[in-house]
Amino acid sequence: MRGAGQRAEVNEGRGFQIHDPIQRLLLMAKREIVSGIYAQALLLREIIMKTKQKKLGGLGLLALLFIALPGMVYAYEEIVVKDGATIRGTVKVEGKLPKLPPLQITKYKEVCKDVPNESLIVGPAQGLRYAVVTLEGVGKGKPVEKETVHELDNLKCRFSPHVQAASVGQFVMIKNSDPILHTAHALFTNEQPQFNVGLYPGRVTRKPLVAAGIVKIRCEVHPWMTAYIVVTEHPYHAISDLYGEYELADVPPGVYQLKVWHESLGTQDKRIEVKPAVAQKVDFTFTTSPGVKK
Ligand SMILES: [Cu+2]
Repeated sequence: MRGAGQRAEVNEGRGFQIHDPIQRLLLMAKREIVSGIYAQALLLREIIMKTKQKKLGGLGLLALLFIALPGMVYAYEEIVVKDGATIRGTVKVEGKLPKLPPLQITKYKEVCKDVPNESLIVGPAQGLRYAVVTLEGVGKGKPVEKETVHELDNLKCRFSPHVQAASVGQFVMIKNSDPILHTAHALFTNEQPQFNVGLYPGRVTRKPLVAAGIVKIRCEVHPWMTAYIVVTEHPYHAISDLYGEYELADVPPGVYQLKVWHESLGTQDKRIEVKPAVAQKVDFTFTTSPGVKK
């Protein structure tokens, strides 16, 4: 399906009158979303084709564009939060910790040495680092900070940071600080593509985060390089630190599922009730499988 789509895009590109501003806008919009909302891009392509045949005017084109992009208009409503509450707590691990295998460094060993395995980092007092806590079922709340740009660096043959969280509508700025070629190939966990860029040394590029989900990023040159960006429609997400601590602020009163996700340990949910301006502590504990050798 992906291959067919790519051919279609090439054919369309040849067929376009690119000097036409409306069509150029449509093509740009389509390119922007093609990696993230693939099905919608295909729908948009169909609409463009039909519109070309029927020779609709510019307004018709724009109306169709908005009809074709329901994923860009998400349900989260931004409000001024009154009596918001803080939720904080810890994410911990109990049980024996598996010994992580060293990453298999197969290339460029002079640059790629001592690359840490960050798939399970447990700090003091069994705190779990890089767990992502999200507030599920929040339909309205504080605004997303649209101007925030998240950074993803390629540094010493690892992605940095290894895990981060962001909101739909924000951008990720991808950098390469290494003297060698890397790529950043981002897929949602259901394999839906998000973006795929080649990064020569020194290159900086910016990509929009257009849909919610867990995005896994791989480097196609160095198979050991991975990173995650957890994207939510709202701003209520937090990454646990080395002590396993996290905090969500300005949560509107209501009933929610508080969810924690970790790349190696999976997910947990807790139902919480947030009362006006009443802070609460919610802790999570992951148990590693018994019998795992240390
Ligand atoms: Cu790489």
